[in-house]
Amino acid sequence: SGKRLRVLVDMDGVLADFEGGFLEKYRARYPDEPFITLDDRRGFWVSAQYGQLRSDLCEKAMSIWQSKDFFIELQPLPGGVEAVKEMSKMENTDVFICTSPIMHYKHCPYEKYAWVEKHLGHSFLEQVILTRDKTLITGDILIDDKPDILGVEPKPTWEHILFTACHNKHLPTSPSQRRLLSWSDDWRAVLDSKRW
Ligand code: UMP
Repeated sequence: SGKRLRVLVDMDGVLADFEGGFLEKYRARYPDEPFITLDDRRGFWVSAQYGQLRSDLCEKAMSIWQSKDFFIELQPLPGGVEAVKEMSKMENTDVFICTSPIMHYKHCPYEKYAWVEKHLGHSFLEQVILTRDKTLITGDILIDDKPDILGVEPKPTWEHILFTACHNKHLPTSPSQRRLLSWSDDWRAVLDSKRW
């Protein structure tokens, strides 16, 4: 009973395999350059870690996700599409995909919509929110792999559930920070814990 539950679900690193897609395309395009295995990834920003490896690799990394077909060709992460479909069919539950497009806008925003249409269906485009500032969006839960989600709103309405990814799995989680280890983890219990 009570009001409807609003769940915000991030896309890159939660529904779509950004890290895996990046590494595959980076190695194909720059076969003679050093790379960082997914096991050695640290920090949310891929470009920053590649820049630390060698300063010119920052731009080479960025060239990968700025390229046509990068975002549309990302593979779904295991169980994510199924989980989002299931939660959107639950009673008193509204699901939105909340994702930040890159500022190199030639392909990314279009391909994010195309990815949702491809994997979740045309009608799910109603649920897409593209924003560079997720603190502005109201919701009960935000499932996102970025450890620090900041913006102009100092007190966002949502509870951030940290979705485990290669870059954040070693981070010590504060007692207040809840995690979802994967889509095999008990996401239904997380949703139920926020219902009235
Ligand atoms: N992104 C970068 N640089 C990086 C890693 C990711 O610009 O080093 C982009 C890819 C996604 C966006 O479009 O940032 C991440 O968005 P969210 O997952 O926070 O929605």
